[in-house]
Amino acid sequence: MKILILGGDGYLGWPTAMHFSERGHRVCVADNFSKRRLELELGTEPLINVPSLHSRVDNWNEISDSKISLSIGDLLNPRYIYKLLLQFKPEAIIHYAEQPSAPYSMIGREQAVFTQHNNVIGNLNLLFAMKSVVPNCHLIKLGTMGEYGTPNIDIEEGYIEINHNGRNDFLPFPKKPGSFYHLSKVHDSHNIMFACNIWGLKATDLNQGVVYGIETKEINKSTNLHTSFHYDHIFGTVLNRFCVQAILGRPLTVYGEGHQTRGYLNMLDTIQCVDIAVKNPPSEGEFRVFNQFTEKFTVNEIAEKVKSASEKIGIKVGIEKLNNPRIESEKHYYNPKNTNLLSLGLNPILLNEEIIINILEKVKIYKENIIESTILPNIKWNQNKG
Ligand code: USQ
Repeated sequence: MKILILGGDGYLGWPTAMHFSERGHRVCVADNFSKRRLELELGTEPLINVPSLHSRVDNWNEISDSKISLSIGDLLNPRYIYKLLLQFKPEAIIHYAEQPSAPYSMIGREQAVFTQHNNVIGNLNLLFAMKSVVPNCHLIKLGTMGEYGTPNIDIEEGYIEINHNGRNDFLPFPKKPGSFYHLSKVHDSHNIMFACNIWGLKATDLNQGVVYGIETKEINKSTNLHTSFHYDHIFGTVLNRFCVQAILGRPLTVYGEGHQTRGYLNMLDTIQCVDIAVKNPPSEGEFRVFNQFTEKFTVNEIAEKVKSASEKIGIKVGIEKLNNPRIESEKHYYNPKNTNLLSLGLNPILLNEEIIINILEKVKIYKENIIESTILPNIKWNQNKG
């Protein structure tokens, strides 16, 4: 198939591109490097220096029979995306090209506006271009479990049947997101659902949980194919952050009481889920939602797991409860469904000690690169800049 990966320079975009290329698909990666610009502005760096996308693509194309092509441009430029779709004519588009950080979106007005403008308008430009150029193409959009928040009822996959005053309807599941970033994904979901409804586009919204992991089989094929593993308080996700903190011998930073529960998944399972979505497209006009996570943990449980795995390799770490910089429920009901992907054949890789030790060992190799000053959180949900 011809598969276009938007956001191909990112943590998930790059490994996804190699995965599909390895399996003989024609892959094109597109990116505008906005994440790299944000990193420069904020003074954060991935743990392992990530070579340019050009050189990773060249390196991959040298060792692989199937070639990846590269396109540089911004979804905010409608001409760019129309032209790209006309040239490449994708059958599936995997859309990761969004500002991915909740803390970033909560720094202040400028960052909140950037996040929502970049994410929502970029996605809207893509929808219009798809309608004109490739109306039969399958859009696979990375959404987030954070769109739902933590309601006091079971979370369904995208829709809920409601009986109200004696009448029934099957409606989008209510959303209670916890940051301007998570809100941007809610707005995207609504726009995509509407586009499917009026234009007959087909789309899968992957409401993904918190991802962890550092390598894939393809990353390990050469020395400069790695992905951008973040551990800082802006772009790093919690398990990856805890592994870096452990290697530094610093206490693991649990925010608040640590009973916050989230859905988690291995980076390898993100790729497996996207692969399943590509192989099983929805029908014309269908807006399908999959809750993409494999396990639920509290932050305390994640901290305990990283602590005990660290001890197995001789690293003693403590756990420190920090005042929570975010406004989020710290003790709540959490029962999201995730049966859609499982019923299509997802075979989850569940978190175990070996996986954590593997991340710890890899992080240890690059210990010298860690910028300690970027670890402790300093973005507070209720003290945004004007
Ligand atoms: N947390 C800590 N200590 C830390 C970092 C985080 O206790 O040092 C807590 C947070 O307060 C939160 C939980 O861990 O309750 C998860 O935080 P996170 O930073 O790992 O993840 P989050 O900000 O929710 O965002 C990440 C991705 C985002 C994706 C989302 C999925 O960056 O792109 O959408 O995970 S979800 O969380 O399901 O919304």
